[in-house]
Amino acid sequence: MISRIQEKVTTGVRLTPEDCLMLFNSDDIFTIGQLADLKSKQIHSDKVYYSRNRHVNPTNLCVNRCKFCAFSRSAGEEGGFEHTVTDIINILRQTDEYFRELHIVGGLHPNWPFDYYVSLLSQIKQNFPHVYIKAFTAVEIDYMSRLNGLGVEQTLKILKNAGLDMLPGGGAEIFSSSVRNALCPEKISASEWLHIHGKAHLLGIKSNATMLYGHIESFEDRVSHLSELRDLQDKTNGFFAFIPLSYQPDSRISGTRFPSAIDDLKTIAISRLFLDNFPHIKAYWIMLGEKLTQVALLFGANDIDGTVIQEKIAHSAGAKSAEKLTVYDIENLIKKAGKIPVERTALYEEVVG
Ligand code: V47
Ligand code: SF4
Repeated sequence: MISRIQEKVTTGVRLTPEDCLMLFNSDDIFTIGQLADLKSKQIHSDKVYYSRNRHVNPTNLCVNRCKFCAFSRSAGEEGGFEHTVTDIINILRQTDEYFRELHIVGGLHPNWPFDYYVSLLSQIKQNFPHVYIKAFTAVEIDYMSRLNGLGVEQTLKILKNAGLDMLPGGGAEIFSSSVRNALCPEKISASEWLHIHGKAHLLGIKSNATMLYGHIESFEDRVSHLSELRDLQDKTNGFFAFIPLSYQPDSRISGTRFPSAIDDLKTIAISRLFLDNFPHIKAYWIMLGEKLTQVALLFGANDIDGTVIQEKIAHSAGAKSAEKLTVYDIENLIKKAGKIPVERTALYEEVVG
């Protein structure tokens, strides 16, 4: 059976959802990895991208409280935090490491006005003009558009004018409505998530896409998720990277555990093979750990995110990785996998010099 996939990959024929499901059900991890590495080489030769980036979370207060999310708190609950725009500028000023990309996501704050987000972007751009801002999941964009009553398109236009450079891929979770209803019933639906990314792409705002896997979803759910992303990308070509998010189990879903290393590697590899129209597949070292991330570079991943500096979402849920990596560590990790490290901006421009 796998020889059929082998033939398709070597001759450049698109895999069907049935092929994709067959790969998830296969135990032939070496062949799947080898094919994904071949596919990655066809696109990027041996380059692996990373960025000097920094994460910042304005607040963890969230009106949604998804079951898998150990980061969020309700208003008044212990451990909640809210940063003013000035706090955030100060946090960024106090960062010792140089960064070119800022990743901003947070909870859906119960009563901040839309102006908070606009002023956050514009003040960051004023203070750090060289930094690209990748901010706000589709879930946050939807929330803001309901706060201001202006609709998604107008909201995105205002944010873009204030300094938004691209959208991160969070909030996609698993598109299956039954799993979504079980895990995050308050969250926007799959079609709303896809609609917001499609609108962003039409406005010239690029984005990433994610899939949270390894909890209660089935392989069929993963295949449908990947198919919906591939279909949208066929229409808009606005996605840069796909990032499979390995579930971190310290959450409110009882009886769950970390996905196995084999599941992590297979999911990365199958994503590379199936999402033939996505330029980049990211192995997010924060959730995979540094060592498995290195192996993932031989299983189809060609991006490892970046230095990160202070990650809160995965670490609240039990991630065992470090909270930041140095450029030296990242380059070393990539080189020792036999690949070529290439520093990039958030918009995948290669940094020279
Ligand atoms: O939206 C929450 C997920 C996402 C857990 O676009 C969890 O470049 C695993 O989207 N286990 C935020 N995942 C992270 C994210 C991301 C990360 C790195 C790069 C980019 C990018 C995007 O984390 C949330 C949610 O889907 N999440 N809880 C958990 N327990
Ligand atoms: Fe809120 Fe996002 Fe956490 Fe869900 S995943 S509870 S929307 S911060």
